[in-house]
Formats: sequence, C-alpha cells, structure tokens
Amino acid sequence: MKKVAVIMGSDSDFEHVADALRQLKEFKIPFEARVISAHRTPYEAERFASGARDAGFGVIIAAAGKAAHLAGVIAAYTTLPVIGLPIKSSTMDGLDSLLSMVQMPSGVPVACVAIGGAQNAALLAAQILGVTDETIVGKLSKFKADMTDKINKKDKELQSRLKTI
Ligand code: RP5
Repeated sequence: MKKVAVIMGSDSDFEHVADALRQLKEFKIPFEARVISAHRTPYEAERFASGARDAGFGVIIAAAGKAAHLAGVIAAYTTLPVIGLPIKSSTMDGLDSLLSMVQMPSGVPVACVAIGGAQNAALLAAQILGVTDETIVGKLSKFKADMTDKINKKDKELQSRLKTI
C-alpha cells in the first residue's frame, strides 16, 4: 500500500494535525509525519517533495498556518496529489492560511480542506489511495455506514424531543 506523507510547517501545528494521524491509524494506512517548513527549511521541502513518489508515498498532506506556502511549494516539486490543511492561526483565525493554500496559480493544483479540517484531509487522502487500493474502499464504506447510523440515531432522537415541546 502507498504511504501518506503528513508534513507540518511547525511542531506547533501538531495538535491541529493529530486528528488526521488518528484517522490514518484507524484505517491502518501507513504514514510518515514530518516537520518541514517552506520558509525555514526550503531545501528540505524541495528534497522531500521531489523524492516522495520514489519513496513510496501516494499522497501528501501539507499542514501550515499564517503565510501557508508549504502545500504550494510541495506541489511545485511533485506530481503526487497534495492536500492542503490550513491551520487556524492566532491572528486571523486561519483565513490567512486558507487563502495562502487555496489561491494557487494555474498549473500547480493543491486540494484544500477546511480550516482545521484534519480528519477530512485524512479521509480525502484515503479516498485518493482508494482509487487503486480496494482494501481502503471497504474501510471508507464502513466509515460512511457508521456515520449514516449516527445521524439516523440523532434524527430519531430529535423526533422524540419534538413530541415533548
Ligand atoms: C507556519 O507558521 C507553521 O505552519 C505554523 O502554523 C506557523 C507558526 O509557526 P511557529 O512560529 O509556531 O513555529 O509556518
């Protein structure tokens, strides 16, 4: 199975990325997590992205905050799909990160999840790998079925509450 790379711009991003790591773990999808910064360690960002396909990765999640160029820089150096995970920053609530990731110029796409959307980043990575890996599809289908059950249960509970108002 191809691996997922989870790159964060700083160790201070870790708590915002943890849900992605947990979800990948739950699906038993192999992943590697690294701290690599587009600005502070640009050569490492280039080196990692250029070699990612040969290193066995199938998709890269890039999490960063503030002037969040990490996903874009990584996408510039690889033909693998890159998922940007905008981190909620202290001053602009993550809008800065979101816009830095999502407003990519033509020719260098970055798929971007919501600000703080760590679980969705992992689910999207799983769905990308699932295009060619049937074992992941089963896990994704179960995830969706469980989610359906949960929401149906909430709907039932709501119907009961409505009778009491
Ligand atoms: C970004 O700057 C990182 O992704 C992080 O979200 C933000 C702040 O980094 P630290 O100053 O906390 O290391 O590059």
